[in-house]
Amino acid sequence: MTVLTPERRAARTPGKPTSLFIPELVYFEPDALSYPKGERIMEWVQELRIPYRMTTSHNRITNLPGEGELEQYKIAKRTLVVGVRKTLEFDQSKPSADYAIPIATGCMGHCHYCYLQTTLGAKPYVRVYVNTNDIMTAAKQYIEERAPEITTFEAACTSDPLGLEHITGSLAELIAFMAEEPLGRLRFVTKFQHVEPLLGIAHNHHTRIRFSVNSDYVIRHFEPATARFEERTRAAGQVARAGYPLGFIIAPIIWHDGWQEGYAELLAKLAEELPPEAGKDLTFEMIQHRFTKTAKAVIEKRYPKTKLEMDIDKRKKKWGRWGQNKYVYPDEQQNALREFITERIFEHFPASRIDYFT
Ligand code: 0TT
Ligand code: SF4
Repeated sequence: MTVLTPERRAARTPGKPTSLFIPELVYFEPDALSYPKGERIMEWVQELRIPYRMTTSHNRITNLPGEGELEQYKIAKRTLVVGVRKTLEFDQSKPSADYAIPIATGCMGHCHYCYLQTTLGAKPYVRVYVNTNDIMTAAKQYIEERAPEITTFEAACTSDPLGLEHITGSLAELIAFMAEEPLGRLRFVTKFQHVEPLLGIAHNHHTRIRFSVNSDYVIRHFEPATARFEERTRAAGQVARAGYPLGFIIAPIIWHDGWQEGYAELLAKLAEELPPEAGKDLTFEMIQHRFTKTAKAVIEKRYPKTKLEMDIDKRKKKWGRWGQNKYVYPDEQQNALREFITERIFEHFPASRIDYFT
């Protein structure tokens, strides 16, 4: 019998729909159970007979199953921690929004290049917060402070919240809340496809749903345990038909053999697969691949066979906001990528807007 590792089990099987994330182990912080969302998640966990434990704080989780750092990392990615968000001070989220709105941290995806690998440290559990009302009250204060300017909130800075929506329902709450805020806007990005619960919400066009897309080469080599391209575009069509503003993030843009064909094909396929409604209010964001020295070391340990190129000699050093230098492509390559993809975007979607290239 073949024993599947959690990573393999979560990986895409050609033709088979990407399934909803079911954690293998759940930790509850005791306070979480005094919130309705915490109670609901407990009922769900018991109904599905998922093993669970109580923990006084996520920092105290020391006895995760699995031997060695690598195995523990994989198990942590299938472990859910249900807790209360204590810090209600929001981080900035340039260039995508004014603030990051914290509803979850961590992700069950296994993208080799993901920055959460370094930002979340050694044990990147999937954490969800049950005190959504506190989070929305804080958001309201940020909106009021900036009035009459519009304030935008990014819900996908530290997680892929759509991949957790069947457990939390938090995006639905934020979408409904933001619909009633004349000066508030929500946005999030995802590599998953389960958008059904969001389709019927009165969103008032105040939430932009974006899908992360890439060339076939990048998706195939670097994005295990996420939805397939066709699943993402089908979901994009559904949200466009539900009247949501739609967007695509092309990230990370990677210079690989045949990148021109790869990115040309990406835009052509998007144009082919999307319904006409999708073109009405459509944005693109472009993020070139970057890494820090710390990230390179971590990625090489966790995905030792990765084909991800991280050769510092081929890169340009860029001063990072958190004091760590990051490595991006030299100007000539950046310009070639930006110009080529921009042309393809406007060739297929002349009425769309490009928010930024970074
Ligand atoms: O390596 C990923 C890069 O992508 C980061 O520099 C952030 C950036 N990014 C991610 C982006 O430009 N647009 C996005 O929509 C993001 C998905 C969300 C985002 C995250 C953002 O726009 N701005 C941010 O500052 N972040 C934060 O960056 C989250 C996390 O704390 C940090 C990681 O560098
Ligand atoms: Fe990271 Fe997004 Fe991939 Fe999840 S889906 S591992 S958050 S890049």
